Amino acid sequence: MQLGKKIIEAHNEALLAGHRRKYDFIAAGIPDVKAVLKKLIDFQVGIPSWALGTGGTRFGRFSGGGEPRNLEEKMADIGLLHALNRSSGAISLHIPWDIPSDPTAIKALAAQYGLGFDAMNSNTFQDQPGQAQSYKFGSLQHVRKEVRKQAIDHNIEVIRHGVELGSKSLTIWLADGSCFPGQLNFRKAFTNTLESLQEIYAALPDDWKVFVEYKAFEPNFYSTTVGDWGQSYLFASKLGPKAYTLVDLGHHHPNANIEQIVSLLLMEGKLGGFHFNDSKYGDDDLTVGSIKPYQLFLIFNELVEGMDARKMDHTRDLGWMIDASHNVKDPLEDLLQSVEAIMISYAQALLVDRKKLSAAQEANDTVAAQEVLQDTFRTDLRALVAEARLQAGGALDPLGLYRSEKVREKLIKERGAKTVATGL
Ligand code: PSV
Ligand code: MN
Repeated sequence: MQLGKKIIEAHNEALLAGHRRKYDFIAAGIPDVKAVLKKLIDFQVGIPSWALGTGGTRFGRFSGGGEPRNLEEKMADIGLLHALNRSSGAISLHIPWDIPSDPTAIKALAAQYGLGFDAMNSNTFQDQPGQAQSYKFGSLQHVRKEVRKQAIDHNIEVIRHGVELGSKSLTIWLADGSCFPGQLNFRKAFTNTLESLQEIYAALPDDWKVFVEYKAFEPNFYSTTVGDWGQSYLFASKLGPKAYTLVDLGHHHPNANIEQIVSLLLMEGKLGGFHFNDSKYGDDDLTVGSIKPYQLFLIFNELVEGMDARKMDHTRDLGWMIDASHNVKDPLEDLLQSVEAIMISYAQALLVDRKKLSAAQEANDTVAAQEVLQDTFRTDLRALVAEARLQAGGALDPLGLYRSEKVREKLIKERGAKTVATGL
């Protein structure tokens, strides 16, 4: 199902007067509000093809119904999100969960929904039916050459699928590591991984990037071969200028200073992309901004400052994606909440008084520096984000409209109550 323009317009009409009151109040205090709105309108967040179904844990999965049964239906779901918020204009595919059987038709469908193709993701963390070699003891790091070769070939195949669709990047997340002391020779695991990555790198088209995603733990619990930003940075530096580090917010030890990590990676020109989610304990994959919204803002603050320092384009020069799982919520509602949280944090970061902050830093005025950041963080910018959405043709209240239009009920009618989407 799709939401027509007329439905969105009628919804906006009913909310317009209330919105105007709030927006005019906030806009009056923003010096160049037009420029800020343009940045908000341009900013797009990639939606992963594996986040449109209900996620689960190893203890169970409780389907919500109406889940997309194939890639076409996943794209229809993202098309719905994008129609509602105009900020979800890209899809990120995980192979082999979502192999496009007819790339030309899939491209045409994407164009119909106004979607682009974000990074392609390879999967060497699961064995697929009929696969010759097992990844039980790793993939690109494996002690046996045949296993490494199979994993390298898979990544090259993923690049090929991406080229057909018009994607420009490959994200490699490896589950490789070890569960017990002594299981691995760390240096050999690193060297094998590097050599494997070098073969994949050699297959990248000229205008492509490869993102090396790190994760501190899970599924391996003693060591992870790309375990932190230092290891990822080492791989990316040794690989060359098309290789970057990818930061997934849930992939750190508790209380890691992620804002400092992104600042330094940006300084070195080695930050490639982001996976947004939120967490309280580990890689919880919770709704963005649901647990630590201040941390999200602090990260965006460094991103905006660092990108501006390098004269980077906020929208195009980094890959922005949600990587979350929805165990108890409707996945589409969760994604709407996540995109909203990202847009609010981005808007707040755009409004930080940089001159004041820099002056406070130069004067060692800790109190003033904190005031600058918290003043922005505590300003309610929801009406500003809503105005950007309105100007882009989206809904003033995407979640409200999703519910009043009974989208999930309609999807269940269309697809059935017991459908299961591919993914984790
Ligand atoms: C791993 O936890 C991860 O964050 C990687 O990005 C995967 O590709 C993704 O989740 C989906 O499993
Ligand atoms: Mn991730």
